Amino acid sequence: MSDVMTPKTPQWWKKPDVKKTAILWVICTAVIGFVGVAFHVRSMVRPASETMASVINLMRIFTWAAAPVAGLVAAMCITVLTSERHYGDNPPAEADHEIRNSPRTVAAWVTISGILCLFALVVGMIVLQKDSQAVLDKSAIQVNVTGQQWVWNFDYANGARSQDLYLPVNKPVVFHVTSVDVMHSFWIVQMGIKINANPGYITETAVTPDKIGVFDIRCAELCGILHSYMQTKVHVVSQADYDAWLASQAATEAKA
Ligand SMILES: [Cu+2]
Repeated sequence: MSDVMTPKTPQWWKKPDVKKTAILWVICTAVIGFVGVAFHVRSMVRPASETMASVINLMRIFTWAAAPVAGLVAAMCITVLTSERHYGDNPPAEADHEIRNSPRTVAAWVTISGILCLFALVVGMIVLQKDSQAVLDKSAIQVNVTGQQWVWNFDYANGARSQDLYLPVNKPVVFHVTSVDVMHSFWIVQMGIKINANPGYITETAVTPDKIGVFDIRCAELCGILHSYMQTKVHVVSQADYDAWLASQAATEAKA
């Protein structure tokens, strides 16, 4: 192949390498976006709350927003690895670095990157905002959550106490989370909520379970030798079942 880096070469975007990279960029973006989304959706749990549904949706959006960046890197790698051209001991002069020396290209690159970052920030903040509003819901069920090596305890307003969490379906719940020993993290996997349990502090999070069933609660903060066993279940039941359970649990607790 002849040396294409002489001053009379066509503009950089007309060069075969650049055209090849552009085509590969489109293909790689589509493949990475599609595989990423398919992988995420398949590997993430089935949502049991609107919060988790929006977390999954957010992952889908962020994956597609990141796909062009990953796609460009992959396209450049493929072009470089499959290109026959090499400069040996005569690399092009600094002045011939046309992409780096083009103010328009640099401006476009910075603007597009900036817009992508801003997009991720704004979309993320909208979702966060929804969560922090839910914590202020006074009509919500209030549950105190206490982590300790290596169990979770749940205390309800009527004096009931349990190590398996019970919640009625479609009712907002606010969790007041703390720990009696080391740092833990209260995580309801299928509901998309996770918050630190810190000794001496109360952290708060909220969710509205929207499916009846049994879901997983785990500790998400390495808290000692039995950390991986620090898990329990949340039973999401009908309002009538919840009321019955709550009353009998409170009666048991009163007797004890
Ligand atoms: Cu832990």
